[in-house]
Amino acid sequence: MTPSQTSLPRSIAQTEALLCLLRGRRRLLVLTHNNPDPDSLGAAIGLRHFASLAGLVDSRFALSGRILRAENQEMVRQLFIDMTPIAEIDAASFDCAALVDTQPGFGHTIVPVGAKVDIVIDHHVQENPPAGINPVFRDVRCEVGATSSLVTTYFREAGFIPSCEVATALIYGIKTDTADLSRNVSDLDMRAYDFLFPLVDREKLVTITRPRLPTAYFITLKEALRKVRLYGSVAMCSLGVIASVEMVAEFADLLLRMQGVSAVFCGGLVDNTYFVSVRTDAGGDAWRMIGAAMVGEQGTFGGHGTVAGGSIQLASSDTRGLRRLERRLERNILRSVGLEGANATLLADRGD
Ligand SMILES: [Mn+2]
Repeated sequence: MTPSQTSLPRSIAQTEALLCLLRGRRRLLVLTHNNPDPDSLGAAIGLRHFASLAGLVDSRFALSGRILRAENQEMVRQLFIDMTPIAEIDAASFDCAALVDTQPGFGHTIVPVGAKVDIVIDHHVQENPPAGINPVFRDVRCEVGATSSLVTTYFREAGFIPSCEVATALIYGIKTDTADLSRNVSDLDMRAYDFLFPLVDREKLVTITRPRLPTAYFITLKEALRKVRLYGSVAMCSLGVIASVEMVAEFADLLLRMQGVSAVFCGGLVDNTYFVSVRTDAGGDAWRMIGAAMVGEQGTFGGHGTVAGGSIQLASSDTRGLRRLERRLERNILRSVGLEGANATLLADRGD
């Protein structure tokens, strides 16, 4: 290393290293976790755009799972986000693959056979990194609120100006992962937000934030409200069998807004998989809470700060197995917050 390289701040050196790597490749495959959220969508199309500004014209963004929330579907529509279903991807035809907003070995992430993962950009904690995977470029900063902020920083440091659509996607990614810069937020997130703000399409941003919702959403919501159990400041809700997985996280977000609630544990069964979302007030540790809940279960989980999510595989989706799982999770959660044996109040029974 030359003296000038060693004196570069870490962040600028990272951006230089990414530019250098991309300029040495011909085709980039961008991957993220299943059912991508706004932060991963923003980071993915941001990285594609960054690569094209760096001179690498050919790239694809592979979609695994589905685009779930109405907001995310609106984001894809408004910002013309171009995705190829992962099953149609021939990974061997790319000489470079990038994982954004996730890492190799994470349970909710599919890396196609033959993909050469050279780039990993993320802000999640990795407990047990898989052996034998050493990406050329690895930028994982757990103190940062959004992967979209990291990608924005590359633009800023390289002197690139993102397009209006990409800037809007990146800022929406930052807004959702940091709850409008209110949680899990770092200086880097705020600098990224300030950099993007003059470039975004604010009308589109509002359309994405407040999309029309299907009638089925309100029917599920009505059922969900009947199932809320309150243990002091902890709200729990198992939605039972649900049609779409996004309701678990959406309902967890909604419950955290209830007066007096400081932590939420919400779950729901789709096919044979039980999905879990945990939310806490500022200063809470959602990741520790979900970890405590899932002790002894066959599943995976992840998260940071006040937000965590996970899934548990069940042998079947019969009601008795589901009820037993719900009881185990509830017991574990209550034990972890020192409320073992406490009685629940049903929200549906409260008259105040
Ligand atoms: Mn993220």
